[in-house]
Amino acid sequence: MTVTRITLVEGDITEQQVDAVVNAANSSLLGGGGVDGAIHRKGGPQILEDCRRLRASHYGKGLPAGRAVATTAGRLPARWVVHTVGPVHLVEEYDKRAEQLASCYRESLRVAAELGARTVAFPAVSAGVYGWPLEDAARIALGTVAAARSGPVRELEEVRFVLFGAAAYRAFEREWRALGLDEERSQGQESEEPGGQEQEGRS
Ligand code: AR6
Repeated sequence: MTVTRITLVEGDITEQQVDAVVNAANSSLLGGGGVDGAIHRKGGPQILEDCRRLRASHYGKGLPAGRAVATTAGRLPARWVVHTVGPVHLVEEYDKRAEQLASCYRESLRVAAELGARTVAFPAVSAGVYGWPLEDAARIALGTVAAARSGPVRELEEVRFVLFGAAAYRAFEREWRALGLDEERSQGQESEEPGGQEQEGRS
């Protein structure tokens, strides 16, 4: 059985050549700033149209935190956008919200795998406008995806974290190494050099 590779790049998620990109959306699904703004700007009006339709058909009250739904990707290089809603960071409700953040990753992977995606790109959900501290966001993101690989998302080849800026990249890289994901990579069947393009793939 192949292990789903977990890779890191520093860059812009809208430029990724993957089957599915994950959007850090809000409950309205009607767009916003950050990654959400970039995805809608670059992907064009088709994505918003799909989001409106989803709101009308399934999510009259909006998509709750921790859930994920897919739309087309418009003019992005990807085939699908998986919209997930991260929780706002709030110390008083840490446990509940950390679980919602983990759920964003699990649900997004499930939705992407159900669509038949083999490669999925994630941003650091909740680590921008929603205020989640980067180190903790990285721990939850990578820990959840690493654990999910023994579950229903086995068929995924690659889960790529696309980090915006050096600070985000460094936070994820530290955690990635702490979880041994770098070792896994260099022992993998793909025989790419450790320290090769993707690992250091800052753009
Ligand atoms: N590619 C990759 N990562 C990016 C990009 C990009 N093009 N742009 C920003 N980031 P955020 P949230 C990083 O704020 O915290 C929106 O208004 C960013 O530096 O996009 O989940 C939504 O509509 C940060 O590390 O998402 C919601 O209202 C990470 O992506 C709200 O923001 C997430 O930052 C969601 O807030």
